[in-house]
Amino acid sequence: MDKPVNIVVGSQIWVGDIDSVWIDGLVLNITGEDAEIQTSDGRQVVVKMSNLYPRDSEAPATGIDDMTRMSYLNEPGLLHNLAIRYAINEIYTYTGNILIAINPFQSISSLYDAHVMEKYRGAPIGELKPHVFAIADVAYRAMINYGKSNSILVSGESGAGKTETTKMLMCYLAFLGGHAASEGRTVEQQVLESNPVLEAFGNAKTVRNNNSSRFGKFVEIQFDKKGRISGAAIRTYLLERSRVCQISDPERNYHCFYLLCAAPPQERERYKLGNPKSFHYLNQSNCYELAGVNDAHDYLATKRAMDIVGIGEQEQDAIFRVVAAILHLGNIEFAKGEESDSSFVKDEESKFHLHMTAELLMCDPNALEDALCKRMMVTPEEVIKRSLDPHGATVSRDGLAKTIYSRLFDWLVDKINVSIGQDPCSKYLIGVLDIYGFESFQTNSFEQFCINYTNEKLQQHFNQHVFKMEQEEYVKEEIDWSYIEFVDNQDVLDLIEKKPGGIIALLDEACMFPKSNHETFSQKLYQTFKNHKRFTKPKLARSDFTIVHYAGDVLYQSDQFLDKNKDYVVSEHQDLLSASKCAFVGGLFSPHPVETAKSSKFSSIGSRFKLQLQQLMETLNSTQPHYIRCVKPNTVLQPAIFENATVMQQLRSGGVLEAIRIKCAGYPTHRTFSEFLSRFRILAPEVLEGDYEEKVACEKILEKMGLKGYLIGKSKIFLRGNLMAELDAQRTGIYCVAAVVIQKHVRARV
Ligand code: AOV
Ligand code: MG
Repeated sequence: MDKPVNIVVGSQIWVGDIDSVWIDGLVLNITGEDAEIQTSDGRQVVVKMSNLYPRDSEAPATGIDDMTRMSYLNEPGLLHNLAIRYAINEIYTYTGNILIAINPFQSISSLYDAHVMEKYRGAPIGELKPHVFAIADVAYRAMINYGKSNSILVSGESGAGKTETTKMLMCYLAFLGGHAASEGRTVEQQVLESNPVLEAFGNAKTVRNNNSSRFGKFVEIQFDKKGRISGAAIRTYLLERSRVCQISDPERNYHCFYLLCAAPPQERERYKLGNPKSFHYLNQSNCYELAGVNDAHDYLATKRAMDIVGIGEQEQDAIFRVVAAILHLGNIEFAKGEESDSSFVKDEESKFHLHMTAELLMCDPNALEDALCKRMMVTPEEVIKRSLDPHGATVSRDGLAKTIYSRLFDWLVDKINVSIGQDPCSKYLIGVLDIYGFESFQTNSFEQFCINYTNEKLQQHFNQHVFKMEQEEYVKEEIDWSYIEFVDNQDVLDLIEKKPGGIIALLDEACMFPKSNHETFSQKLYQTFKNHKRFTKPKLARSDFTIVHYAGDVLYQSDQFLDKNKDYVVSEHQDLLSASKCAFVGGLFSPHPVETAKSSKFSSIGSRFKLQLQQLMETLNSTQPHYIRCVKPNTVLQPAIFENATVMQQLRSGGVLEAIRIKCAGYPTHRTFSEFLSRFRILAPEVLEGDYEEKVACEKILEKMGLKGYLIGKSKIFLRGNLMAELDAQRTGIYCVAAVVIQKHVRARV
């Protein structure tokens, strides 16, 4: 980024910084390290030169729609540009090929209507205002013209607008690749309607977003030779399972539970559901309703969407029966039995819920009670039935609820995929990735670890891409690019995923050792990564550890890592439900060929996730990527509030600053010859009189100024980091001299 050099008396500057708040001003005087500033709010202040950043006084008041075209790529300049654009509802801004989308937190309907879609169809990028449609259009044209698959990667923190952006991308692609006069369910309709279905089961209200996706999603839209949508595949990643049984105020469980409680009376009666407040899995939080959302209406809308994606009436009934069963299951409580460490279903009410659960899942209530309260222990000699204490039975109950729910979710995804259908003849596709952004909370567990690992992977992909694009621009201009370098994050990736010896591998090892616990696991990490520069053990920590991620340090609490990494279905639960009289429920628990060998064998969620990510990266690597960075402008989720520090932190963790840094490592300012001349002709008026070619005129100006650090391409000048500021300083100098001369002249006349 531009350093505060080349600032002279008369320079326009930014001065700051308290919490990323900057104010613009003019340098009145410079004494050694100090500068006297006239600020735009009418104050005169003396500040250290090192707190100043050059400001482009010629930047348009409505902002610049591609930030790489800004004369100075510094923090206050970038923030100011985004803020003034946001204030006039220009929520989209490019940084080269990356689209930054700032969540408006209000509907700007004129931004997405059919008329706008029509306008963007086929328009070259840059011709119209930055827009999510423009990115989708570029991806589509690139696919048609070069016969290559493309992908659009949407990222950003929770509530930044990824899912909304993804939906708009999909709408626009459906608009471009839709089948004109269509009857029945078209592929694109099914693709679009898969959203409300997946949202009902995979989204929930969190403190950061009322409709937060609790899973990652990659949608591959396949196209035929004529560029029409011919199939689609949806891949999902890591659904948050813990939410099914555990929520904290003021969050909610998955939407589908509340929708079902608001179903028409007949259906509620069938599932013996009533007020959501009566269910333990929902009443741990006091939030039941969402502002602006009508659950009864959404229940019907979800069923309609299910119709479209090909989930029939009977299957819908089975799905909601399972959802209701989970609610009843959560209300079964246990009391201490007569034998030590045993338990039984506590009272009449719990028995009612046990019977309801069994009825809905179509299994035997006694077998259900046994599966919850007892465990088989297989020893070489015999099989022993061991009782669980009430706490153990509760853990068993919650484990069952989580397993059923995650199987249900996976079933939905599979069903949608089968129903939409894949096009085996499709030559190319556009992939749209809506995945969780970097997370760093007060407490960070295994979920954050996986999420941040994903972001490291995508960051590497992003950096390589930005680097390549920059390189291509140099090649196009036929100039050498060997001086651009960038910092790779391979070392963090090695720390996490290397086999053997990375954190995931060590975690798997710990999970397989019966005597391991989170403390022994952490000790192993401390020993192994004692000297790793991306890993630190906080002072006094017994089991916490810190990873130095590209987006910042994150302190992880390892106490639940082992449990959360283990994915196995207790064999009692498996046996119970695979014997269900309901084919749907039985199907969710049909024995997996690998599982049958050893039913409770540990399978690692971390390793499976690593594999999924590898496959995702392979897919992405075979595509031409496009990036959209969603930004949340404030933490209160309100329109028209732009918090500098909040935005800055996201630009940093979204890699936007890194992209700019890569740019700055080379020759960040690119100007066409005529742009350069119009700005700097004043430095050498005689050159302009010489009637030279534009390219030669530019060269002569640069030679005259005696500057180093520029390259001349075929149509553009490439300038090193601070060169623009240096040229501007010279220009300011000329203007100042001219002003003094005029002042003297005026005074003489007076
Ligand atoms: P996310 O996907 O990034 O969060 P969403 O796409 O769900 O965020 O957006 C959060 C909310 O912001 C939406 O429910 C809308 O109210 C609003 N919003 C976002 N984009 C727009 C837009 N372009 N126009 C109008 N309103 C918008 V998460 O899934 O939590 O990571 O996990
Ligand atoms: Mg989302």
